[in-house]
Amino acid sequence: MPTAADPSDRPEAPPRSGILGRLRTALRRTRENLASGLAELFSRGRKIDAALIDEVEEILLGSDVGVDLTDVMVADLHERLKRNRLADGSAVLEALREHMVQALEPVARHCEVPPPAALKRPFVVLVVGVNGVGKTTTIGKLAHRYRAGGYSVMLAAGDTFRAAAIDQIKVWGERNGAPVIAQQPGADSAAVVFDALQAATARSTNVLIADTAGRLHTKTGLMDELAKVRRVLGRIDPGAPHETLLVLDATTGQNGLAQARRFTEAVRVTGLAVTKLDGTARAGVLFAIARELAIPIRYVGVGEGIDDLRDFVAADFVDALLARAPGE
Ligand SMILES: Nc1nc2c(ncn2[C@@H]2O[C@H](COP(=O)(O)OP(=O)(O)OP(=O)(O)O)[C@@H](O)[C@H]2O)c(=O)[nH]1
Ligand SMILES: [Mg+2]
Repeated sequence: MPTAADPSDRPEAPPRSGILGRLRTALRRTRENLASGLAELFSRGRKIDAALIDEVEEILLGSDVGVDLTDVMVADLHERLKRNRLADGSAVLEALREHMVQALEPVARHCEVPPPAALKRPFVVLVVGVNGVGKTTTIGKLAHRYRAGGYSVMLAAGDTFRAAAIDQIKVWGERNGAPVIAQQPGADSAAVVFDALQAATARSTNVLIADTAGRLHTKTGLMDELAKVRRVLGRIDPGAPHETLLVLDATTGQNGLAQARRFTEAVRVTGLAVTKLDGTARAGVLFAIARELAIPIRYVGVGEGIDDLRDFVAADFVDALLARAPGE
């Protein structure tokens, strides 16, 4: 168990080991279910036998890794046991790790953006998702990443529902030194995004990131509005949006998956950002997302700060999920 003396418990403390340390910290609650359960099992010096594999299965099922992947892993553990290839706990862990990485690898695809000098037109990222999942925050973090990578960035305040939403994205624009194209609350979202792409094109901006209002996937009118935003962008640049990023909140679990399916039916989602991994014990839902949606997971959100967006890397994620630090 973590103790108060653990430096990663203090939000102001620097990450224990850079980027991976932050991911590890974010996944602590999930790891407590999974890795700690497994470690406890092995620490009793138990013989690796069929009964122990049954217990491993229980732990896996309780961790949201999913029934299908659990079945595959458990069958493989039995197979390895038969062939005397499962000497100890660490051999079990290594087998699980291999399967988990393999399950995530197909969707761990980064968003390929040409380097700034090679961009002839703005690279347009349209950000969509249900209410409160972290769209605007993710845009702020994403702008920071692009700026750090040498890209000029513009933001479009396409969420025109509330004045507060426009203010929120303006704050992120200021933090990132990125201009924000906005209109009055209640304006047509498609018109704002259209204006923004015109402005970005005129100013030779490298990346335009457009916010949209949170919407329930069940509201057909609102989903049509997203299709309209896409259409008007296409009038300026037939290739735009180059990325339609669906933001999913990891804390919503299976419900988030249902939402995602509806979004992918309404707009052509090309990438996912899964937020709030730090706020859940169920980060295992990523395995279900990977399997059921088969859409590239571009990023994971590991906190509310400007730096708290990570590229999704399968091996890093699995390591952060399985590996325990001394004293944990
Ligand atoms: N812990 C944590 N909080 C996050 C993360 N991403 C976003 N949040 C928080 O989630 C809340 C909602 O974030 P927003 O970015 O406003 O969400 P949104 O999807 O734009 O919301 P609407 O525009 O109202 O639909 C805020 O309090 C964010 O700070 C994350 O990765 N981790
Ligand atoms: Mg928002």
